[in-house]
Amino acid sequence: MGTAEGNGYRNGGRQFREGVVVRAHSGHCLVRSGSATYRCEIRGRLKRGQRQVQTIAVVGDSVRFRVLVSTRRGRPSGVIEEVLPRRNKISRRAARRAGGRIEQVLMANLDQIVVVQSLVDPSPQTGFIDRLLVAAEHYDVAAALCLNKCDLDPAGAEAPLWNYYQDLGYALLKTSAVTGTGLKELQRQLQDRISLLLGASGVGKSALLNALQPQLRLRVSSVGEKTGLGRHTTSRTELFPLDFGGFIADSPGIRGFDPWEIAPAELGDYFPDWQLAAGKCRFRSCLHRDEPDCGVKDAVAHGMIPPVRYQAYLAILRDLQAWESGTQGRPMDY
Ligand SMILES: Nc1nc2c(ncn2[C@@H]2O[C@H](COP(=O)(O)OP(=O)(O)OP(=O)(O)O)[C@@H](O)[C@H]2O)c(=O)[nH]1
Ligand SMILES: [Mg+2]
Ligand SMILES: [Zn+2]
Repeated sequence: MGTAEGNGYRNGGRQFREGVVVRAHSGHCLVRSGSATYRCEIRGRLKRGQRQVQTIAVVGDSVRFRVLVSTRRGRPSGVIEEVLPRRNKISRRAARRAGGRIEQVLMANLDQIVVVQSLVDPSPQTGFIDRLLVAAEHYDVAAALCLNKCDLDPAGAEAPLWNYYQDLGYALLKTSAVTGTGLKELQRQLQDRISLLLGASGVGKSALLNALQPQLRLRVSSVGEKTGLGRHTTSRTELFPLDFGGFIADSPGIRGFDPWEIAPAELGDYFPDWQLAAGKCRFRSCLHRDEPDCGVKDAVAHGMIPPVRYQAYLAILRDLQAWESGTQGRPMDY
């Protein structure tokens, strides 16, 4: 993160700095520059035409801001004048209650997402893993898969499906925040990278970060205490520096993930496992669903592609088509 150090400079008598957004609220952001964290408003003209501040500056964004002369003690403050061009991002379709037809950028300028699943409580949701991996492929961001709570189900951690993901090129980590299993490997995966942890509420994202770096003291609570919809222990994505090098964003649990900016016809491109098989489809525009002589369906029938992975593809395809035709698919409850 080149600008994370912050370089102060003067312009027309005002002091400008560069920094990185470490937390975004609906009306303001926290921006880290050098060793200080500034509470920054967003300049009015940047907001024009935007519904929410969160879509203008998101965690990971590099911004240029004007330092305000503070009149009282407390956090220094500033005004964001410019969001610098993003190297990349991870987005999803915003929940329907937020309009459904708008983009939600989860983070900008990242090296990898780490999809966190727990083996029990809550149990793994492979369709959800596939949705996140599709987004990672689409945005060309690396992805790792972390299976947490291995202490509770050591046998579940050995299911062949996990090796399948690893063979596709996604790093596979088997961890326990309680016993410390796999934390060395997780640390190696995070070291010197900018990562975003994503997963359902209660899988142990914050507990893993606390286990790696106890002074973070992130709030953790048992799954039983999480009382239903919208109640998450972590309520906002926040970016932290790691002692061993790199930055990590802890995020609130997400229930669903609807891809954004992906056309139904290109969805298959984001499944690296069947590029070869798709070359054998009779039709070049094959959606691998209703068409005859489909190489992908053949590969599924012959056990080369796990049926759950193909089912996940069909479910995403159905949603994308529903959004495209305006029938909007299943209701989203996250
Ligand atoms: N047995 C066991 N429990 C774990 C492990 N990791 C986390 N937990 C427990 O799982 C519960 C949820 O952990 P959190 O870290 O709050 O989960 P989270 O993913 O951050 O949840 P949100 O912030 O709501 O998204 C807590 O009670 C943790 O103590 C683990 O490896 N093994
Ligand atoms: Mg958390
Ligand atoms: Zn096909």
